[in-house]
Amino acid sequence: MSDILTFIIVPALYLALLLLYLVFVPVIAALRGAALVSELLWRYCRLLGGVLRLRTPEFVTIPPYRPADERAHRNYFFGPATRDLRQLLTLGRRLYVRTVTDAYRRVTADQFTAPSTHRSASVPYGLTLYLGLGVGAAAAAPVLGLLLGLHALGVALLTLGARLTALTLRAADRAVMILRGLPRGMLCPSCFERVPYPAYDCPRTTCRRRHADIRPGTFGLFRRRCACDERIPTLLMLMSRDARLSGHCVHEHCGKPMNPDAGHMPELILPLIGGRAAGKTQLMAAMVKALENTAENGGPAIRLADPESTANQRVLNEVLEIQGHTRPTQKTLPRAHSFVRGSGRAERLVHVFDTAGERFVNREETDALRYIREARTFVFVLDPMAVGAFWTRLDPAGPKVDRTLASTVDPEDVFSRSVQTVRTMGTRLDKARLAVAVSKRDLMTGQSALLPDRPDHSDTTRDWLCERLGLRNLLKTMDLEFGEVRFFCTAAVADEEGRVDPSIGVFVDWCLRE
Ligand SMILES: Nc1nc2c(ncn2[C@@H]2O[C@H](COP(=O)(O)OP(=O)(O)OP(=O)(O)O)[C@@H](O)[C@H]2O)c(=O)[nH]1
Ligand SMILES: [Zn+2]
Ligand SMILES: [Zn+2]
Repeated sequence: MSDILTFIIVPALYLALLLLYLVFVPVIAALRGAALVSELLWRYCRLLGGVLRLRTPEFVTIPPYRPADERAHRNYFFGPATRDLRQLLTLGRRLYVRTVTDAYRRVTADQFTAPSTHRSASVPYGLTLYLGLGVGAAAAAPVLGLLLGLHALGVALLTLGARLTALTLRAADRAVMILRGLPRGMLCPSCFERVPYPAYDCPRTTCRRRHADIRPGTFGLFRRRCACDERIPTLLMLMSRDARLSGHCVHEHCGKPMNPDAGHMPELILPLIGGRAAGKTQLMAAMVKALENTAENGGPAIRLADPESTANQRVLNEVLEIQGHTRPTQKTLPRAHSFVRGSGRAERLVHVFDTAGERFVNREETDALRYIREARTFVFVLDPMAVGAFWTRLDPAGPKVDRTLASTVDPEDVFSRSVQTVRTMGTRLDKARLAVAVSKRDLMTGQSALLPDRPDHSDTTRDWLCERLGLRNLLKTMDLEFGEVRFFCTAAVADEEGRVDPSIGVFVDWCLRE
């Protein structure tokens, strides 16, 4: 009887129970599969948080970008987003394999190796769980793939958007520069080369890292975050008026500071040409002082554009106020004397170049005068005392003229050499304007033969230079070379109250006219 029970009834019952159990297999397998999918999704979400937010070492597989080496933090969509995506892919794959194998291992241990119930129950149950895990693993793979795919698509679209934004911003900035008449960039006041976009130092005093190119791109679209965390606007147009950063020239061997206003307004370049001691420095001083006088009387505002120009003008103003004499200009390469005139849209950055007289006389020296190429208005300072005919007209009975202040360089010589220099630089002068400043007018007061009849009149001055001083050839060359020539008799002097001679105001207005 016991044999019947053991070999017939029990197996039959077991088989019947197994058959009954088969009904529940799909449900159990489906539940186990769903549990695996849900576990995988939950772990993937934690992975996302770890890679994108926590960024703790266990979530790092690719070394991060180092702002200390690159000087600035990268924009997320210029590198870091792709790095995150690659890390997600690597870690996601690992996570999938580990979760699935762990699940299988647990079933094997709990149901096959060391089951807590009889094997006759645990084995079918274990097999069901195996089936469920297989289904779950197969179903989770495309779901996770889809999530990663969507992430990659988002990154790709946003990266494209970021690049387009950067390009648009750069194009807008370029358009503004062209509108300002600076298509090739701004003028470096030290090496006179055009700088398309200056390098900027971090404004934080404890940092001062130099950023070679801060334009929108890899390191920020609207603002660049320096390695020290300070934010720097990426474009000139994003710098507010009172937070203009001062850039540095990007040309090799220069690197000198640019004017903080450079690039924010159109520029005017005004070279002063003339022989040694013709009166260029004093004229330049008087021009700026005259503009300061005008500003004090309600005219357009003026401010010196950089600390060096401010310091130089302060010294020159003192010389003018004590009616002293300027010192010969150093032969070293001149630096522009720069100021900003006007306000709002009428603002102009003016660079006046006072070059040592010798530079125009020695041919080999002149290649350094690169700023000439950019000028549209030139000033030729003509000291009448440097012309031989001047002294023959001196009235011995009249007041003495201080000969020590006379230039000894022949103006015709200086002019023809300068024009030749300008021509070899490939600059066309037929559209340029020339202001001829006949200097030291105040020294001739009382000697009426030494001045034109109407010194404030261009044509009369011209006739006087032509007829009385015998400069016919010089004037002819001027007419031939330049589109427009105008003559001024100037006295670069100021009275005790610092008011500059009126002849300078008229002259400077003409020079700055556009
Ligand atoms: N009274 C008077 N003196 C002037 C005038 N312009 C220049 N001077 C004097 O003439 C001398 C030469 O003038 P500068 O302005 O130094 O001449 P420069 O052309 O700059 O000469 P370099 O720097 O050597 O090229 C100085 O002693 C000036 O003070 C002027 O309009 N009136
Ligand atoms: Zn430079
Ligand atoms: Zn910094």
